[in-house]
Amino acid sequence: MNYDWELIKSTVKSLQKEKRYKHTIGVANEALNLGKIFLPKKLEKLYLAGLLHDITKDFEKTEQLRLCEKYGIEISINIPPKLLHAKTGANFAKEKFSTEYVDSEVFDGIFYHTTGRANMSIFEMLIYLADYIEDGRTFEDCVVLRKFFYDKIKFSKTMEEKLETLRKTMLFSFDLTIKNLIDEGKIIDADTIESRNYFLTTKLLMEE
Ligand code: DGI
Ligand code: FE
Ligand code: FE
Repeated sequence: MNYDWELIKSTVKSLQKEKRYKHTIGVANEALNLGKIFLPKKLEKLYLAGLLHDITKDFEKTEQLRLCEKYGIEISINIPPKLLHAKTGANFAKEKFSTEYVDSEVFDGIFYHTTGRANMSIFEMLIYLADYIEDGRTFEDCVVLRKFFYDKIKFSKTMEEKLETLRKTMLFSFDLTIKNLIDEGKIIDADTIESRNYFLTTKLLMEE
């Protein structure tokens, strides 16, 4: 695919605050780093999903709700508002750039980047993880998780070992997130719980 990177970047930049745009570039770059390890044939698509993952993150809550209505995104009474941007973002990006750019893989990468889901694809995992460990993140859990992953991946020789490192890192990330949500008294989305259980119980295999 011949992506117009300048158009994509300037569009996202115009919709985000400066700090958020920096994070966006960080995620796109980290998605590339992870892609080189796990999905070397999908580097451009990973970079694209990284650029688009938080495209609606800085929109006001009323705008998020308007977009949910517009795209037919179901809002259960329990859904934490923070989770809306992933779902509105996937739909908004698809509308803005067409399905040639935002195909179902990119769409789902954006859609599930905050909660994950049971049986998520490797592509979805890499966007989720890139978001968590990109260089600009200084929150302690992010620093710990980044080190956890890169310390282990160094010694992972075969793809089977690399996927086991990915599984352990994903499990650890959900454990950290869920612990924080409990400490803060927040609602935990079913997808977040199911993701944690999935990585606890399932050995990852390379798709194809
Ligand atoms: O958009 P970002 O800040 O870059 O990152 P993100 O989309 O992964 O959002 C991270 C936030 O989402 C973090 O504060 C934890 C929160 N989160 C993740 N899963 C859940 C959740 N919040 C609630 N209330 N419930 C969840 O299940
Ligand atoms: Fe996000
Ligand atoms: Fe993000």
